[in-house]
Amino acid sequence: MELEPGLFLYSGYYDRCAQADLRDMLRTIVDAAPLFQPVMPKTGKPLSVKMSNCGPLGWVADKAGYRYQETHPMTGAPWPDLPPVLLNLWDAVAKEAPRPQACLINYYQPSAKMGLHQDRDEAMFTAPVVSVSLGDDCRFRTGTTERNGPTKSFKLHSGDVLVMGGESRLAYHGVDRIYPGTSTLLKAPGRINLTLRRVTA
Ligand code: MD3
Ligand code: FE
Repeated sequence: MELEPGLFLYSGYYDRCAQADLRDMLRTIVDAAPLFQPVMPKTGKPLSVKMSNCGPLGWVADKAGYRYQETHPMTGAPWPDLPPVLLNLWDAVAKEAPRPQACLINYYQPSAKMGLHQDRDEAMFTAPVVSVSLGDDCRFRTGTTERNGPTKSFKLHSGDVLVMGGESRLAYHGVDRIYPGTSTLLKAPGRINLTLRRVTA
């Protein structure tokens, strides 16, 4: 269903079995590309979310700024390949757009959140951002393309897919809170979010 113009929620896109397969696949990916702690540019203040990536490009945040790069910031190794299951997802929900180059993996412990922000480090805004939620539920907030515009919040569940295209692509959005203990998918309470992005034109 369309939550806002251009913002589509595919509630329960992945069943429990598919979610478990994604979880197991992510374990292999983070074994090769360990979660790292991103920090705010200039201040060096850590974000509460831990991150990794797969695909030819990965999003990183350090004292120097926000950017996409080809290698893991700690190991220096190229990011693991984008798994076919995620390319298939893109082909199903973002058919018109060129294939994604980055899959950002966000890991939220129960107290983690993500402040309102825009995703604008990509050179192409005509392609949507496609997101997959795994593990505990969260409250997701989305607004307009202006920082102080009105916002609405929605709950996201494990297995949900969100597609942010059209006029929602540059909307402010964030994660207010995690609801620990609402899913048994992960060993520990917490949430994983995957966001697939086309970075270059
Ligand atoms: C709406 N992640 O990684 S995903 C991010 O749940 C990010 O971890 C959140 O925001 C998370 O940048 C939200 C859903 C999402 C992603 C991008 C959007 C919603 C969006 C871009 C525009 C509007
Ligand atoms: Fe975002």
